[in-house]
Amino acid sequence: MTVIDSPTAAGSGSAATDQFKGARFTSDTSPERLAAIATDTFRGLSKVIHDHGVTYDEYRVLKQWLIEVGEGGEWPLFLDVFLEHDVEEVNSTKFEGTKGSIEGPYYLPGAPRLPATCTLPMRPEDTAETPFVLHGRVTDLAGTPLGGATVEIWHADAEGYYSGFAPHLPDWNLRGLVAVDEDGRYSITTIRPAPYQIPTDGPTGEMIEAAGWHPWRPAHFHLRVSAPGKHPIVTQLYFQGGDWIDDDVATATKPELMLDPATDEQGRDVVEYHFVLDPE
Ligand code: MBD
Ligand code: FE
Repeated sequence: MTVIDSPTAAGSGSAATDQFKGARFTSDTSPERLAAIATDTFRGLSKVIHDHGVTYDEYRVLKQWLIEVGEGGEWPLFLDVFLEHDVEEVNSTKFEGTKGSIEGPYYLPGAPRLPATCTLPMRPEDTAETPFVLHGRVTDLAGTPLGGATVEIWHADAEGYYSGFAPHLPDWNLRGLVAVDEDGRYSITTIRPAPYQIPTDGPTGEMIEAAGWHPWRPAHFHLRVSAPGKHPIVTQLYFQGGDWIDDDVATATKPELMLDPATDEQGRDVVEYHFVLDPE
C-alpha cells in the first residue's frame, strides 16, 4: 500500500467539522442530568491531574493543543476516534440484531440511490483494483426479509481517502444508498479499502505520535442499514486477518463484523453478509 503525501491530509479532519456544523443537534438532557455528567467529568479529570501530578508546563501545552484541535477542525475526528466507541457500546446493549459500530467523521447524507445489484461510483483508478462484491440479505429478528430496507455504504479508497473529505476525489466516490430487492437482497460491487491513517500533520496525529501510539484503523466499510419500523443500524465491516484488526486506534472492531472473502472464477473477492434489524 502506498500512503500518498497529500496536502489535504489534515484538511480531511477539518472538512468533517464543516460538515458536522451544518446540522443542528439538540438533546432533551435535564439540568440535573447535565450537572451530574459535568460533575463526574471534572471529577475524572481532577483525579488524573492529582494522580499524575500534572505540571504547569503540561497544563499550558494541553491548553495550546486543545485550541489547535478546534482551530484545525479536528474535534469530530478526535472525538469519534477516542470516545465514540463507548457511546456506541452503552447505547447498543438492548439490541439483538446486527452489531453496530461507530459512525466516524466521514458520513455524508444524500448519497446517490442505487438498485439492489449495483456498482458504487468509482474512478478509473478504482476500477483498476480487484472488484469486491459484498452481498446478502436484510431481515428482521425472525428472519423475515425486509423488502423496504436500504443499505447505505461509504468507505475509503485503496489509498485510504474518503470522497467529500479529500479534495482530489470526485463527489460521492465509493458512496451509495442501495435499495434492497423484494426479498431483502443486495449485491454491491466496490473495491477493498486501505487501512485508514489519522492525518499525521494535524493535532490529533501529533498527539498520537508524541504518545508513541500508532495512527491506524483497520480497513473497513461503513454501513447504515434502515427499514420502515425498524431500528436503523450504523456499523462497520472489517477484513479478517487484515492489519490493525486487533489494534484499532478507534477501538471499533467486533468479532461479529469480520468478513472473510473468497475469490470467485472471475477473480473478484466475494463475501456474503446478512443484516438483522431490531424493531424500532
Ligand atoms: C475513520 O475512517 C473512521 O472510520 C473513524 C471512526 C475515525 C476516523 C476515520
Ligand atoms: Fe472510516
